Amino acid sequence: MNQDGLPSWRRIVLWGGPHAGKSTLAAAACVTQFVEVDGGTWQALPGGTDPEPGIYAELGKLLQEDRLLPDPDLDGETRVRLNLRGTVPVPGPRRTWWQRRLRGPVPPVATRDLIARIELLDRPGDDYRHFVDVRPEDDQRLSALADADGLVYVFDPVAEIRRERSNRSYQTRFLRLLRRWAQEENMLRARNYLPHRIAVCVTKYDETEVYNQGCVGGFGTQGPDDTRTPRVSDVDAVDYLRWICRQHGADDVFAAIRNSFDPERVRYFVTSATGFYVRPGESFDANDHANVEADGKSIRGLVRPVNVLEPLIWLAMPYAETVER
Ligand SMILES: Nc1nc2c(ncn2[C@@H]2O[C@H](COP(=O)(O)OP(=O)(O)O)[C@@H](O)[C@H]2O)c(=O)[nH]1
Ligand SMILES: [Mg+2]
Repeated sequence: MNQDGLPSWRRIVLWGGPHAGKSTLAAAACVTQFVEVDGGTWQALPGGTDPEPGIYAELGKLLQEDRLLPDPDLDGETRVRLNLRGTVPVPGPRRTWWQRRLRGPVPPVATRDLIARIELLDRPGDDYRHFVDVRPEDDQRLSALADADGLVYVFDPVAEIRRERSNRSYQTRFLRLLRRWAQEENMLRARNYLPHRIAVCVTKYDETEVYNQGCVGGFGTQGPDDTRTPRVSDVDAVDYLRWICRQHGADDVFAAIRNSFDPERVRYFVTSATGFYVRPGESFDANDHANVEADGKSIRGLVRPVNVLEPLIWLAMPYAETVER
């Protein structure tokens, strides 16, 4: 808890190869949206002005109003602070057998308000290349990554489809870096698992080839809202990643995640920062769903992030605190 009575900032590091979709994911987290998680409703609100005044507003506006994706060649580090606020149901007292038998009115569900505060750290994928050959002046920056309260691993299926192999090379580098840090700090867990909690996000789900391949594999159902845009449920997400990796001879990329992190501390999500295109007033059309223009820089319709806040909420949940009403 900070002096201001609010929880302290928790650092969440985005990890993935160049062009994997990290910065777009960070920007999509800043788009106004409400999401449902386990019966609770959540939203992300700007996280104050420190250290980069207005960056939240800029990123959200870029996607939502200007309909532009962040410049993929942007250098340097971006930190985005978000207040995650949720209203979640509180389990009521169990009804006794005679209350159940009387079948009286079901009591209203009590709720409570939660807040967690996160700082998303986004670095260009190429940075991890030189972190592996650590130089003393990098040490502090290195531990800022390794010490993270949560990791988001951005797996790019488009890179596999195009046979770029960047998922593998950047994964190997980063895992080597984390392992060396954990060994030196004596942080390895049982079975040599790394200590981190990690949300594995298979991204660009809206991309035509990615979506079509998912359909071939039998993945995807209609989402909960009235646009009926596709989703892969959290339960199926791990099988989806395993399947994608298998299609492209990248089984080792999947295995490396499985072998490096405690299964209790990993969750899988199928995400899209931009979401699918839906014609105004209509629902999802499988024959016309591309939301990113052919130039790869601009968005065609409304941005409708899929599973962008959900992984962040899952990572932040252990640090969430109740807010007095
Ligand atoms: N279709 C689609 N393309 C995306 C999405 N996110 C990123 N991209 C594409 O991937 C490129 C690189 O994304 P970026 O976030 O800059 O990658 P980073 O290098 O990991 O930060 C973008 O310019 C887009 O063309 C997405 O959700 N859907
Ligand atoms: Mg980037």
